[in-house]
Amino acid sequence: SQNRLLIKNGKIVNEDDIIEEDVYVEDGIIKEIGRNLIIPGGTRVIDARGRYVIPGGIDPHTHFEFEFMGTTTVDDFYQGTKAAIAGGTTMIIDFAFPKQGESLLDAYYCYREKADSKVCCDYGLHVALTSWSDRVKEDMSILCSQHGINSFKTFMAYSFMLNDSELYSVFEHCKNLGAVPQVHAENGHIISKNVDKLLNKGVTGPEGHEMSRPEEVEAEAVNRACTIAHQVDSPLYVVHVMSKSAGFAIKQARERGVQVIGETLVAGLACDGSHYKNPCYNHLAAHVLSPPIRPDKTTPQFLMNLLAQDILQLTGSDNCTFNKNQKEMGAKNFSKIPNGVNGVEDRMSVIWEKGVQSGIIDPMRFVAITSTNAAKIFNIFPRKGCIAIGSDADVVIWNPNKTRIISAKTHHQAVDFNIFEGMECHGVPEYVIVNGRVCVDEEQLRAVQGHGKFVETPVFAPFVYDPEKLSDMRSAKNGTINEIELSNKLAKVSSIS
Ligand code: DUC
Ligand code: ZN
Ligand code: ZN
Ligand code: ZN
Repeated sequence: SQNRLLIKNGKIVNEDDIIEEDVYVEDGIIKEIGRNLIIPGGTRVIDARGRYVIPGGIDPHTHFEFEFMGTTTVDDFYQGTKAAIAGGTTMIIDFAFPKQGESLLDAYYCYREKADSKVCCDYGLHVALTSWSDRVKEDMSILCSQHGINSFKTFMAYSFMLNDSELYSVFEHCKNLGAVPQVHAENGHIISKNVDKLLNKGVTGPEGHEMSRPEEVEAEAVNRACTIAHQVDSPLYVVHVMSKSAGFAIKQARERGVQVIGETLVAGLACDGSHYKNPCYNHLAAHVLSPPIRPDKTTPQFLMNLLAQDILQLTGSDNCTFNKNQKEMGAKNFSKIPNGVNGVEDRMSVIWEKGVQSGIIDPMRFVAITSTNAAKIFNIFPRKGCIAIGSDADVVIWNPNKTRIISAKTHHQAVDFNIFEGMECHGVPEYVIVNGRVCVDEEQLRAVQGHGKFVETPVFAPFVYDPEKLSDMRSAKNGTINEIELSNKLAKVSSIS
């Protein structure tokens, strides 16, 4: 039957254990886990011998159908979520982004309308704050109490950046709401000075992008955001940590008791800056995102080590894709190159290759940084982010012995370039089960437009633990990250090797 599935003989990987048991799925929910399960006739059986059975990936950072820098990203909610599924990701969290003068609520409705009928997998939303006012404050409260939003992204760069006083107020309001403030940490004032100086000197090519936003400009903003959060005793989520210096700023902040969560990107974990040697404009422009990929061979492994040590907790793609013709908007001026790269499809394989295959993390930590921690931080654990009885059947059967070579010629994204082109990865999702439906079947993609739903992310994440909320989930797992768990983790943080 379509709605019943038995996954036999695999190794089930959760963030805290690996067990060899079978998983029985009915009507989109994991119903039983064990050996010699008694199941109804007509149930489809998938043999997962020699494979890992892992929670579907959660990409906490995508920008589908995003109007940005004068153009719109080419991956929409259909193609973006389809590509996500092809790579083993079964939920994405995108950003509702108000246009100039638009209210947060209208931005939220706009994104629901764009996404609801198109998504092939479940999705959630963060809401971006591009200004600060009493109206914004009021809308944040309404979004939290009525619309399942529990995270708000602020910017310290771009024309819509907030100043320190505004960040202080936002973080304080988030704390009162039980929401997670997120921050894009780069010093926008220094960047615009640098951009002017470079352009005046005649540096107009894409190499100017990284030169205008060097890593200490990222690290300064990370440190400042952490300080502001600490002053109002709020948790803080730093998106896209892209440099050693910024990672080090997170480490130091955690050591002094700041409740900071760090996300890094698959682009930062895989790209070592060797593309900067390429003389081709299109090649360079295709790699432009902010914060930039560092021209440093050791940064990717450094960031992976931070993930291994729990100084960083999760990985996103920041998928924000523009085609060659759009990237050409910056041909005469690097500051006009639309910022963003691919990654939603390849995140799982690339992190497996750079993390597990290379021996830096084990499969349990892989699950934590690609799925479980996102579910916990955004308060949808254990519905998402684990293989447990009662959880949504978002399951990937992962073959660690197969390899594939990444290429724009074979990827499922709409974009015409792939920053991981030519990379060979171990780790292939042979089956991807999305809410109980087999959407990758023996490596064949069968994603269904509209199969996904909007998932509310309730407030009081991540630092308030409510065991009541979990009692009907029949799960032996822990709840959301609580203060005791966090302080234990902080105590475990050791020096960076
Ligand atoms: N950085 C990007 O590269 N794209 C989208 C927005 C951002 O902060
Ligand atoms: Zn950003
Ligand atoms: Zn090229
Ligand atoms: Zn982003």
